[in-house]
Amino acid sequence: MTARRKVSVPELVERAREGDARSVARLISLVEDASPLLRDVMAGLAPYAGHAQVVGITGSPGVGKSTSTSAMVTALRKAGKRVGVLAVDPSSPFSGGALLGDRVRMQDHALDKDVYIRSMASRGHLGGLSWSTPQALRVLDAAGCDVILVETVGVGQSEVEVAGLADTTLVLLAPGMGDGIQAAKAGILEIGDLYVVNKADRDGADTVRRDLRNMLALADRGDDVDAYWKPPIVLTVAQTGQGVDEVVEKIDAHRTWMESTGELNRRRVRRARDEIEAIAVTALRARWKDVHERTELDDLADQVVAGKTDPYAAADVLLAEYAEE
Ligand SMILES: Nc1nc2c(ncn2[C@@H]2O[C@H](COP(=O)(O)OP(=O)(O)OP(=O)(O)O)[C@@H](O)[C@H]2O)c(=O)[nH]1
Ligand SMILES: [Mg+2]
Repeated sequence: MTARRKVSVPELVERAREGDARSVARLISLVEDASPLLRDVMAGLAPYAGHAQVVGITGSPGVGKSTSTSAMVTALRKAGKRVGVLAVDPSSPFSGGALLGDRVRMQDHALDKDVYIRSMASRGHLGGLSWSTPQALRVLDAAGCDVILVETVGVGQSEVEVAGLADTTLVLLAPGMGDGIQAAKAGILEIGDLYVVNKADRDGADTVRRDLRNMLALADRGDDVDAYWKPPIVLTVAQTGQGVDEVVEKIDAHRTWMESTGELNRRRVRRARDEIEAIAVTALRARWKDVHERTELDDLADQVVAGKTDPYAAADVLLAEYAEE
């Protein structure tokens, strides 16, 4: 016997739209678990997509991503924005331990009903984070977030992957981390819409800014300043919040620019393509696995070895079953 009444998907969606934090959390759990209900959830959320600005935050381990995220939440709230924070861990199947420290840091915002904070892991299902992150973002978007900050945790994260799911990509650097060299190596010069040199209370922040400015100038494409976005560089001390208001202003300016040039829509269409593809390929793989398990592959292999059939003809047998599914 369970005391909790079963809530229908439309009801959950409706409540999430009204800003009910528990419903938002339950919807994201459905995403995380790759629930069979997801199809209905996504259909229910579809009409409410496109309001939130998704901001991806990337940078080397220890550069201050989590501290900055928390400081940005404070600044965004001050600007009257409703904020979502999604911490994703591509390297771990568990959404627990690794994020504990960050949770403590986020406690400043725990009681604010206009802030949703959620960590998410891939739980090892097919497609992984590339598949689940956009769906979690849809939930937060429908819940009325104006800005969603996506922070990746764990080493070996792919900067480019973060850029692929965001409207605006923020690259964090800090002095004393060999970031000058790393910057060029990881190709972050192509992905950043906004560069933040954090730990500006330490020596060397100006040097990092200068190096970065020189490198970005090399990538500069001319003087038609309206036609492209010149990524700004902002110095911050995330621990004290110094410079963070300016970061928030630049994020807003980037959205305005993207809207006026059509870039926002171009980025979103590109993302939707990836998402559709990821879902389709996941479905194909699952079907393939079914066929593969049912078909007498070993039999076919025996026949090929015995010279009774050839590998092409054997593959046709498999594909025929696949097509019948
Ligand atoms: N001096 C100084 N220290 C900072 C600043 N911002 C963050 N830190 C410290 O740097 C350390 C790492 O900060 P985090 O915010 O955890 O960095 P992170 O990028 O999220 O780290 P990972 O999640 O492990 O990749 C912590 O000890 C912070 O207190 C800053 O502006 N100045
Ligand atoms: Mg962190």
